[in-house]
Amino acid sequence: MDIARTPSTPDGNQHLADAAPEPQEPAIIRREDYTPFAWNLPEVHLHFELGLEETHVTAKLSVERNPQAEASPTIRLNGDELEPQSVAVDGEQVDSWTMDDGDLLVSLPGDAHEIVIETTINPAANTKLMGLFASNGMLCTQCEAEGFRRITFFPDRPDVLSVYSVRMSGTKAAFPVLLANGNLEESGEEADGTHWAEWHDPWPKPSYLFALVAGDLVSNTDTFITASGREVTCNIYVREGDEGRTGHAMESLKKSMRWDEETFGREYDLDLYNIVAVSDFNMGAMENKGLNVFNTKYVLADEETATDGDFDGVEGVIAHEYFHNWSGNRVTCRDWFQLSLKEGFTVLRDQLFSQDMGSAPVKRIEDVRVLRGAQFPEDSGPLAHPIRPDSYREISNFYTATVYNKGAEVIRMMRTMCGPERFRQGTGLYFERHDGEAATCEDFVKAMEDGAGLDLTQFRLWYSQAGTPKITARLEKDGEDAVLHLSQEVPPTPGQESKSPMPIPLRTAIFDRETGKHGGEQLVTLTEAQGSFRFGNVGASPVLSINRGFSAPVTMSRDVSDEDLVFLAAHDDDPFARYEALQDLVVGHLQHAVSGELSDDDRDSAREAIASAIGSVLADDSLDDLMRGELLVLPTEGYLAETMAIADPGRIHEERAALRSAIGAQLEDQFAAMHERASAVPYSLSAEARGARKVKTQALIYMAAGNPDRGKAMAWEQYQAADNMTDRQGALMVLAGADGIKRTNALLDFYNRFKGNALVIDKWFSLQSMSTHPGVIEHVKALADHPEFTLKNPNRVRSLYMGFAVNQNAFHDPSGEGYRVIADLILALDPINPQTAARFVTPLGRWRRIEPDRSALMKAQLERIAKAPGLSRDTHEQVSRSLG
Ligand code: 0A1
Ligand code: ZN
Repeated sequence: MDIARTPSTPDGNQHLADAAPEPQEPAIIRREDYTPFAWNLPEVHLHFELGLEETHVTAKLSVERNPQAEASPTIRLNGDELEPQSVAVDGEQVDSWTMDDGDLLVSLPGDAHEIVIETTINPAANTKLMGLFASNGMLCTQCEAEGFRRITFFPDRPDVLSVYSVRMSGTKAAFPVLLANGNLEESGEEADGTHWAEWHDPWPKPSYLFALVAGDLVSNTDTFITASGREVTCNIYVREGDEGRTGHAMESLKKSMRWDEETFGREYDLDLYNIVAVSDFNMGAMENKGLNVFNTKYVLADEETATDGDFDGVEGVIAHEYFHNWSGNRVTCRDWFQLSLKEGFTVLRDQLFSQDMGSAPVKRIEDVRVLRGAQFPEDSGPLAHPIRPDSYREISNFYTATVYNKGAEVIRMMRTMCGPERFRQGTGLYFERHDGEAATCEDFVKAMEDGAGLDLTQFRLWYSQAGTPKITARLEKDGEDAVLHLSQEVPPTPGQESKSPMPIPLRTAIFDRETGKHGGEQLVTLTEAQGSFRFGNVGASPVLSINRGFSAPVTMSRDVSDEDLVFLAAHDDDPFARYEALQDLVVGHLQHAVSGELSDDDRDSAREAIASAIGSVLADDSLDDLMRGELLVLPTEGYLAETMAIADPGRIHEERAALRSAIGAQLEDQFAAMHERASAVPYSLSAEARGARKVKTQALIYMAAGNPDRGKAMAWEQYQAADNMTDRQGALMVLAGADGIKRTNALLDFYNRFKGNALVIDKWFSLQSMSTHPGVIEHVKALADHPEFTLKNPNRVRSLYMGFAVNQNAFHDPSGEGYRVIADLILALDPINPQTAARFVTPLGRWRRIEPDRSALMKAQLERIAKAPGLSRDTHEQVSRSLG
């Protein structure tokens, strides 16, 4: 059978056949077109004969007609870069099959059959890291969303659930450890040096949760006793030498298991929980049933090589993948449009977990910062989509901050509206109702209505409408009362020109400036375009505190004076609102300053006012250092640009840098004193010690801006005295932004000290690409030629180039060279790893929101990419949406 069809023209015209083939627009997949699959596959048996360059796969599929679906005489088995070596139906080799766009179509005459298909794949050549791939001599899979079809022909869709049995065999010397989902049933050795293992996963699952790992690994093993008294063996597999850095991951896993029992009533359901760390991985980690595969970045941590932020990342991602066992695996998604069903919910679950494990207010501020930094720009740009998208060309492009983080905010709003107890009842009903099913977002919403007693009729708009609602708020005094006037506007987004008002739940309090108190927080829900809400007995000078805890993912423009913001920054009893007041003060000032509206005098006095508010933060004994550190972080240039209709990145950079210098100069001695106090706190993972490290680096940042020589000297000292990565990285970040011998020496020392540790060398790359140093573009170009740089490792690519793309001052260099660097990267990376390449389109996609000169240069780079022949579906989709 001719599987590699040669393209020919219908009339066989030679001259036409010689012409370059028209690039085909990849098909649009639409949510409304969903139909159930015609066949059920109750059982799948896979046999892998493993080799780095050649792995032979035999798949035995039991198939039965799905009575719920329209009958079909054929079965479509998806394939991607696969060739069938043999196809048998009910024990007989058949040739009643055809290929269609990579898929295998097999005709099936009856109601139930057994299909056996053989394929051979080359994991070492798989640079996309989807399907079965090789990483440092080990074999490993990644199947979500559509990677399983790169291993064998299969209905690779999340609503086909099967029980999997896996037999794997390979050379014992190369692959001493053989792992797959579920439980190890049997293993053995042959005389020729091969060995084998048989795994069985009793829980029906979709193909995207399949996993296999074979390699030379060592494990950190521990046990967990579940609430009902079952013993679970937990293994974290890493390369030899890394096992000493798995303790934090193991602790995080056990805490997650306990927390999910206590908070959501969810218990683990196998006797084994395996985690494997791999250094070549497109994402953070993957929740494969009983066999999570992790990017090493989210497993390995010790004080010498990982920052406090890295420790938090490990804890959060370990929790996230573990929580997927229920929100994702036991209840999975019907189709990929429902992705937020598992991702939004699981992100919320991991956020709540981390809030409980550490400082809840600080975690909330960090989560909002991520939302504003990554999701708000998405929602206001060409790639905007609802948390439940309506169409896509390449599903990998929809693993977005919108689906994940806004998805979490949407479910968090439900929790805010009903309170934690009713929320638990709602989620309990959801798990009970849909256990073992492939569900939809609508199923979740319905369960919340029925279980938590919410009416979510209008709330469903949060699933279908894209765009961040803009709220305006004004408080009007009316006798003894005050009236809160609210209005909302949901901006148009691609494909959604006009929007309906959404329910916006706003936690609100009215302070009395005289007493510094408020009369109790209320949840105000704006459901119309406009609404007014009366508050009684508010005192003589009421001050509005609104969207406390960031109860709704909206932008807020509130009619409050700077004095009121200073008051709230100092007195609000909601820590988030306190943070927000200070941020608003800074954002408001920078917006004015950038627009050129301010006289020199006004600018100076605004800077002074901000510096004195920050001075109060430094002096406030009621704050812990973790929170203090949070309050000291200035809004990023990217976020500031997002708050402006059209941004001038150069002006934003100048004004923000000048404000930081002014604060640093005005509070130099206070920062120095805080640095000294915090430096006396010895290393530990306690909140106090972590807080001390956080404020230390903040102090360096301000000092280096206010008094560069003194700041640099202190940073150098901190670098040399550092007994942990948080202090070392913080100091090096400051040094990397300045010229001079200290910069050179510190970077060299860091490199030599950590040579051989890939995760730390990643930091070395990103510290330089994210630096405030004026020569960043040249540095990045030189680093791309560094022997340690490779396009084949996504962590390394991200460390150099994502660092650069978020470095607003460098990326937006007026020459346009920053845009060219990113476009060159996309073009070079696309043939190797399209999924990762496509992620770099986003920064260029902001062109419509940037001042005209830069905007034209950005657009020109997008057009250049669009013209490149043979672009992947991933990059093609992102570029055409960005230009469209
Ligand atoms: N479900 C994973 C994310 C993930 C998605 C796709 C991947 O393919 C490269 C890998 C991981 C999660 O949410 O953790
Ligand atoms: Zn997830």
